[in-house]
Order: sequence, then C-alpha cells, then structure tokens
Amino acid sequence: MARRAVVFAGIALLASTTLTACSTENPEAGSDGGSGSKPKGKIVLGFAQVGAESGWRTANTKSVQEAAKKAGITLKFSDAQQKQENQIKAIRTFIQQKVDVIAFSPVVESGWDTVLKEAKDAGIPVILTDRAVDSKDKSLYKTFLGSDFVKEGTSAGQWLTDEYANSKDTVNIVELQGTTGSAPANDRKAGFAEVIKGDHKFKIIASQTGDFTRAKGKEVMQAFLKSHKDIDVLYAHNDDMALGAIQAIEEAGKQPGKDIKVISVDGIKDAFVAMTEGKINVVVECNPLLGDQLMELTKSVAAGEVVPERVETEEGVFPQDKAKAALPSRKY
Ligand code: GYE
Repeated sequence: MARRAVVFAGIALLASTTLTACSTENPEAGSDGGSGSKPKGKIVLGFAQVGAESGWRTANTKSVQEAAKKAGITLKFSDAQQKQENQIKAIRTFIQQKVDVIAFSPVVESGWDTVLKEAKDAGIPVILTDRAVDSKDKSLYKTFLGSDFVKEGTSAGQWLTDEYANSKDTVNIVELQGTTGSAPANDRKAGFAEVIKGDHKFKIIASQTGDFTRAKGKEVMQAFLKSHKDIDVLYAHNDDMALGAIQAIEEAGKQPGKDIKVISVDGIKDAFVAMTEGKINVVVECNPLLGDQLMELTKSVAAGEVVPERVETEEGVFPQDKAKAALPSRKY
C-alpha cells in the first residue's frame, strides 16, 4: 500500500510538471530514422511486442499505441513475430538509441539475462508487460504488469470440476497449449492441472501447442480428432486456438459446446459471439488493455521512482449464460 502511494504521488507530480511540456506525436517503428534525437523533456519508450498472433495481441498493441499518444510519450514500436531473437535485437536497438524506458512482452520465459543486463548497464529501466521472465535476478527489471496466468488456469479447471461435479464417468480432455515456453502456456497448463488432479475421472489424453493462433489451433485439433474418437472437452489456452479448433470440430461432424465442451481463455469479442451461439462453454478473461497502466509505470520509472514489483490486472470468468449480456460492452 505504501509503495502504491509512492507511485501514485509520483504520477500526479509528473502529470503536473514534466508531461505538460510534452507533445503528443507518436512515431511508429523506425519512423524517426533511429537517430535517437528527441524533443527535450519527452519520454521515449521502446516497446518490443511479441507479434500479432491473436485477437488479444491486436487489442494489446492498440491499447499501448493509443495510451502512449494520450500520455504524450514517444513510442518506438517493434513487432518480433513471435521470435525471441527478434525481441532481443529490438531491445539492443532501443539501448543504442538511448530510449528512456524499455518495455516488452517476453515471448518465452527463459534466456533474457544477458540483454537485460545490457539495459541495466546502460541505465535504462525495463518494464515487463503481459508476460514474465524466469530470471533469478529481480534487479534486471523494475516491475511486471500483467495477469495471473496460473489463476486463469485454475479458474478454467474450477469451471470443469463444477460442470462434472455430479458425474462419475471419465472425462477425456484435449489441451491446446499456447506458445511453447511462454509464461501463459506454462502457467495456464499448471493451474488447470493442479485443480483437476484431485479427481481421477479427469484425463488429459492429448496436449500440444497451437502457438496461440487460429490456423495452428485448427490443424492440431484436426489431428486430435483423427487419433481420439472419445474427446469430451477441449481446453484451449486462448480464444484464437479455440475458434480454429471449433472449425475442425464442426468439419468432423460434431457440435462444439455440446459433443465436445470448449473452455477458453482471453475473452475477445469473437469468443463471446461463439458463446452466444453455444459453441464455447466458458471463457476465462485475460485483459489486454494494459496501455494506460503501462504509461503510468513508464512515467514513474523514467522519473526514478519506486514502483511495485508486481502490478496485476483484474479479470473475470464468463460462462455462456453471462455472455449475451456482456457482449455489447466488450472492448476487445
Ligand atoms: O492469452 C494470447 C496471446 O500473453 C496473455 O498471448 C498473452 C497471450 C494471450 O497470444 O491470446
């Protein structure tokens, strides 16, 4: 609480001083020619995004770009196309350009220590946003802003155990994992497994990555359907994979949501539409609208203030019966 007060006081101070002098121009990747020059007093944020793999990601990118503009922060944006080496390259470029703050969504959890150390040695504060790293040295970054993915997996598992509370039959589950080695894939898998392991009727009969994309989700589900005739439940680590898998289920002559129950994570509009059509049974929300919080943290760390080492986003769980009412107000 005390720490939070420090941040908010800092933000208020920044808002009334430095930032009033800032312009609102918002150049995209490379549009400033990489000269490193910046108007005096304007905060420059280098942001290394994962890619454009999902509806969640598109909403996240838009939120960051709009929030930067609103906050008067110059955003250097880079899209790593789901490749760690591209993100490392982007971070090194931001270091060379002497940006004020670096933020990134690490595509995978491991392998960041060297480049984070380079940023630290250059005196540039780093904010982790959306996904975490597994570095032991917590001084390599200032804060992590994002969801609790283990909790999301737990909520998904909880829905399932409630749904089958009165049944003794075996429940055959197939799992579509997110990008291998990514925090949301690791944690959503772990949280879900933790809940269902208490009841032996739940069996994960196949689990494979669909890389968080619709195309891969469909392809892997097609393979699951070929090799398993008795699938009861699909647990997809995100909506895009669930939506791809739904196509595969329909093409195989089965009804998604009925013959095969579908559990998903994120809460993009398309998934809400699929819920109103009865094709997805439940969506665990993961909020991508992190832009405003990211800009607040950026201002604070640029000013050398102490920020909380973990900032969590708030989210809910939406079963089908809540989907219709919630759909019109979905923002992503
Ligand atoms: O769930 C998925 C996206 O890191 C929380 O990445 C994010 C995940 C999100 O591709 O749709």
